[in-house]
Amino acid sequence: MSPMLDGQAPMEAGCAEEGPGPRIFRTEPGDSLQRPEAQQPPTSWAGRWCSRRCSCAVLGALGLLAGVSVGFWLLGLYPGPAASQLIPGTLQDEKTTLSCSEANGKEALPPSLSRTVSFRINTEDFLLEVQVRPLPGWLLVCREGWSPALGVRICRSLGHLRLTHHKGVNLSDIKLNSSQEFAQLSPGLGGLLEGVWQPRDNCTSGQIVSLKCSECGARPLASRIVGGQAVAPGRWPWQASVALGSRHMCGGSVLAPHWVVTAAHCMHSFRLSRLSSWQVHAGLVSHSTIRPHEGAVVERIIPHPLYSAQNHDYDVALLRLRTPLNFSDTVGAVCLPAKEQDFPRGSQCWVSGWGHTDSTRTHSSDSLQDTVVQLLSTQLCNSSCVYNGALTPRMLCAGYLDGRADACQGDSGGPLVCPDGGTWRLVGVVSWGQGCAEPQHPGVYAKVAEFLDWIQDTAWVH
Ligand code: 4AZ
Repeated sequence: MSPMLDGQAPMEAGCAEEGPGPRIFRTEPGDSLQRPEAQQPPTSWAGRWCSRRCSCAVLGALGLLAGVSVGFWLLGLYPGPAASQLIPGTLQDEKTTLSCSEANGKEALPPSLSRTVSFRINTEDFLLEVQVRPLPGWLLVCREGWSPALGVRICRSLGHLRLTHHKGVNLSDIKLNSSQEFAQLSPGLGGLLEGVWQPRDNCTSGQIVSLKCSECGARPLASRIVGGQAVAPGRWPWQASVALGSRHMCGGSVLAPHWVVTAAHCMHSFRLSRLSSWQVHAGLVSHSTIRPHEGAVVERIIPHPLYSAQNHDYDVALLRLRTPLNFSDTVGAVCLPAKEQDFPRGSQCWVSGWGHTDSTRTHSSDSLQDTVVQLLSTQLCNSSCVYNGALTPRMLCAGYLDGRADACQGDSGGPLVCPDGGTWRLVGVVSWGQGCAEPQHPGVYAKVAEFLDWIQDTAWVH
C-alpha cells in the first residue's frame, strides 16, 4: 500500500497534492484491514501507475471543469452555489468517475417506487401525523383501527428502536386549527403502514393517537461547543469504546441503554477472548480516564449471521449489555436511518473515534477525535481507480479522494453519523479501507440502512 505522507511516490506528489484539514488518521502503510482477496486494488507498480494516471486525470478533468465553469460564468450561465445541494468536492468525484471504468453489475439501482405514506410525530404534544400522497397536508391519526403493533412499526420506520408510549387523546381536550384534517386506517388493515389511510373531517371515536418513540439522535450539550476539532463531552453522546478490560479495541454506537452496535470484524478478530472480558465505556472523551469497574459488561455478542471475514460483508455486530447504560447529557442513543431514507452523495457526515491519528501507529488517540467526511457514490468507489468492485451493497464509502481525512485502525465499529434536521442518524459503521487517508482510498463503512430489520428484530427479541 502506498502511503500519502511518506513521499514514496514523487509522481503522485506532482499530480495530487494533499489538502490540509482534520483527519482522524494521518497515513500509515499496511495498517488497515485486509481487503477482499479477489478484488484487491492494484498495489504493484502497475497499480500505482493507475493511481497516478487517475490523479492526473482528475487534475486534467478539474482543469477542464474549471475552464468550462469560467466560460459559463463569463456567459452569465453559472448557476452559483445556491443552485446546487452538492459541495465542490463532489464534482471532482464525479469527474473521476468519468476517467475510471465502473465495476460492472455491482451498483444497486435506486428504488423507483416512491413511498406514498409518511409519518411524523409533533414534538410538542407527541400527536402522530400522517401524510398520504398526493395529498400535501399532514393529517392527525384517528384512534379507530390503531394498535400497539402499528405504533411499534411506525417508531421503527422513523429510525427509533422502540415505542415508549402511546395513548388516545380526546379531540375536545386539545386546541386545533379549524381546517385540520384527520386520517383513519381502514378496518382489517391494521399493521400495514402503507395500508389505506382514509382522509376524514373528524374521528368517530373523538380521539386521536399520541405516540412516543425511544429518544435518539439528540445532543443536549452541543450548543456549548465553540468551533475547533477538540471533542468535548456530549458532542457525540452515542460514541462508545468497546474494550477488552480497559484496553480500547474498537468504537461502537449506543442504540439503547442495553444495546451497542459495532463492527463484526472487531469481535471476530478477538473471538478467543472471554465474553466477560468485553466492556463498553460510554460518555468518555479521554481514554486515560477509563476505569475498568465503570464499564458496562457485555452479556451477549451477536455478529450478523451473514458476516464474512473474507470481504467484510455484513460487518455489524450487536452487543447486549448486562446492565443498562445510564442516559445523561453525555450518554445517549443515536437514531437509525428512517425506512427508505436516502443520504445522497455529497452529504456532509461525521466520523468519530479513538483510532490512530498519525503515522507512528503506536497508540490509539487518548482523546476522542472527529472529522467531517463526505458520502461518496458506490459507483465511484467501486470504479477501477478506487476499490475496483470490492464494495458489496452492504457497504458505503465516505471521505475524500485526496486523502484529506479518514477513519483508521481503532476507529472500527464506530459511528458515521449524518444530520437530518435536528436529528443525528447512524448511516455507517467504520469497517475497512486501504490504508488510512490514502488518496483514492476513502473509508468504507457498513451501510446501516441495509441492517435496519436485523438490528430492530434482534434488539426486540432479546
Ligand atoms: C481498521 O483497521 C481500519 N481508512 C478502519 C478504517 C479504515 C482502515 C482501517 C479506513 O480498523
